[in-house]
Amino acid sequence: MPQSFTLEKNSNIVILTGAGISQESGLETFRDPDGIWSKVRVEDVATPEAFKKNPDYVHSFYNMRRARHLIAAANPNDAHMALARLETQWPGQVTVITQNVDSLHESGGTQNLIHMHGVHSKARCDHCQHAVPWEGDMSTATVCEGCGDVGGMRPHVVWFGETPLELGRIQAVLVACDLFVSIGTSGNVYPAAGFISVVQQIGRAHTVELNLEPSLGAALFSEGRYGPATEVVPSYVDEVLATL
Ligand code: BV8
Repeated sequence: MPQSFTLEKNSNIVILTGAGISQESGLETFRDPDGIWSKVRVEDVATPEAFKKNPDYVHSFYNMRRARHLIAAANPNDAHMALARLETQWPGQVTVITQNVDSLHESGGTQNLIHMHGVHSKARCDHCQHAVPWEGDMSTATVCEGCGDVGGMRPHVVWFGETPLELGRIQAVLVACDLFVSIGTSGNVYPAAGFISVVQQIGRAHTVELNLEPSLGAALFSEGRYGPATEVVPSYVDEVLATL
């Protein structure tokens, strides 16, 4: 911990995570060289227009990813576990905001969690908004339990051009945080990529980036630690807990 920064025992900690924290659990990231967006186009699978134009193709994309996430769900890594340990042992509030739609933070033990881009483990009807837990495949023939329609069921995820979830709750924790830690995100996608600027403008929090390599927003952080999440995250959590 840099000498210039002291963390009080009741400090509030906010952690933003992206696909990089799940990479060592076997889930692909989006923008690494072999990432998801090197295989399919965002415009074809992750927008409401894509779903309207070719719902079968969008369903096949999410059915494949949901199946992979189900396998990985049993495999939270040391970074997920370290964040759960921090939440358990830190006297102040610890909030994890994740861009990820996998359930690895839950499997790793994190409880105070915001899925701002939705989750693979839920489906929602575009016709009546009825949302249900979901594990298997989905198609245009899937019947909505709420309104009985077919063709409206979709993954409960936030596509590009759609409004992220729980933005009010996110704003409240960003404004009140004393330590903001960004983990495993490239800083490409807004509004998540803008959270560091929100925190910096308020000017009270220490800000840290833990990533494999500097993100687009790296220069905005008070400090950065670079390496695999399963190394840099547990090490940083130990450092924070050692201040107690
Ligand atoms: C919004 C869906 C308005 C589920 C995702 C035109 C029209 C409309 C909007 C826009 C527009 N132009 C721009 C926008 C805004 C747009 C946007 O940001 N576009 C970008 C691309 C320019 N955003 C939106 O549309 C958002 N909505 O703006 O609504 C609004 C705004 C505010 C208030 C009210 C209304 C909605 C965005 C959500 C899109 N949905 N996911 C799914 O299919 O998964 S985004 C998708 O990208 C995932 O959620 C992912 O998590 C997220 C961000 O990517 P990263 O997590 O950062 O992953 P990436 O691969 O990029 O990086 C991985 C990082 O990890 C790298 O740095 C790598 O080095 C590192 N790493 C790799 N391995 C490791 C590691 N680090 C540590 N250890 C390792 N082992």
